[in-house]
Amino acid sequence: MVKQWIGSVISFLFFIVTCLALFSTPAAAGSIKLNYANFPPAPTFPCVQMERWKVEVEKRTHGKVMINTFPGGTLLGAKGMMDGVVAGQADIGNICMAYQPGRFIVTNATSLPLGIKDAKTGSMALLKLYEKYKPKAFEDVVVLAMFTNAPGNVMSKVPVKSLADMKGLDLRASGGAAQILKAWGANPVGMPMPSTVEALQKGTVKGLFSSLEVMKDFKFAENCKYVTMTETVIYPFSVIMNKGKWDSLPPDVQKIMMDLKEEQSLWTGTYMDEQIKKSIAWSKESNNVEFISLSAAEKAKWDGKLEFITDKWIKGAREKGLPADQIIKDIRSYIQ
Ligand code: DTR
Repeated sequence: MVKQWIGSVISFLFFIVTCLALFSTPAAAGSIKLNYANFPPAPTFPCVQMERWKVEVEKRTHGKVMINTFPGGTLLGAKGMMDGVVAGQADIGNICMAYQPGRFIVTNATSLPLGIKDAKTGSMALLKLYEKYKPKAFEDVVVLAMFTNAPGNVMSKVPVKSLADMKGLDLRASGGAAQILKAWGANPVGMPMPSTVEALQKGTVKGLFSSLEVMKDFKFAENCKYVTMTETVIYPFSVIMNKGKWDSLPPDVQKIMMDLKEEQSLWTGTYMDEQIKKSIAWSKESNNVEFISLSAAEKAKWDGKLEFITDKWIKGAREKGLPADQIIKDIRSYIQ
């Protein structure tokens, strides 16, 4: 009797185990494929962080998710990135918000001259700002990471030592950075970073205003033999996913990606700050680039020219019904 009872229990357990094996088999390796578009060339920091994210997601999902990466604008370019991801031309994309200043008003506030000292600080402040305000501009996508580059400096073919040297100088910049160049008297020429290579070679611009890792990553040090250290203004970036695609992902995959959001943002800021140091050393050693520091008096003049920019942003954002003063207050407190 007892033997019979044990036999039935064993058969029942066997039945349960078989059912579990049959019906809850994890998705086959590589069963979810995602396309990830990026606009600059593969060696640049937005693409390096993309490859790192790919590796982490594939590892943490045990290969259930496979990411195909498309650097260099091969799937979507800089300006079409946001709409392309919303439309599903790519599942994931990396946007530089400064390329569409009117579209990302809240997050582009990080591009104001507020004194963000490095990419790690900028990246964390940007992510916090996004999490607090969840701006409307992102309502059609899911945010997977947010990061910034390091503060911008002037890289030029001619030495820039004073505001007088800036007068009328054609320098490439986008978004908030363009306004800053204008305030310093330069002539800002707007274009995404990848187009700058040709513009510098052709002489359409005499330099650019951005973070210094590009001296090495884009080999700008070969054309720009001077760097003026202004340490002003960062550009905000975001990695976004198509909403429908996101909704189709199993909850365990969504959790892995959400758990990675802050880590990836921090990783990218930290990586960028390291690249800056390497790029400065490389520019000096391999290309004899001269790094120009502004005297305290000269720097005060440059900073003084920028004071109106934040006030102007506050006024415009208020008119759009945004809590502009609080946004600026928040950024200032995040970057302390
Ligand atoms: N500074 C922005 C963003 C930027 C900085 N480094 C890179 C590298 C690749 C693409 C964009 C950027 C800009 O000047 O466009």
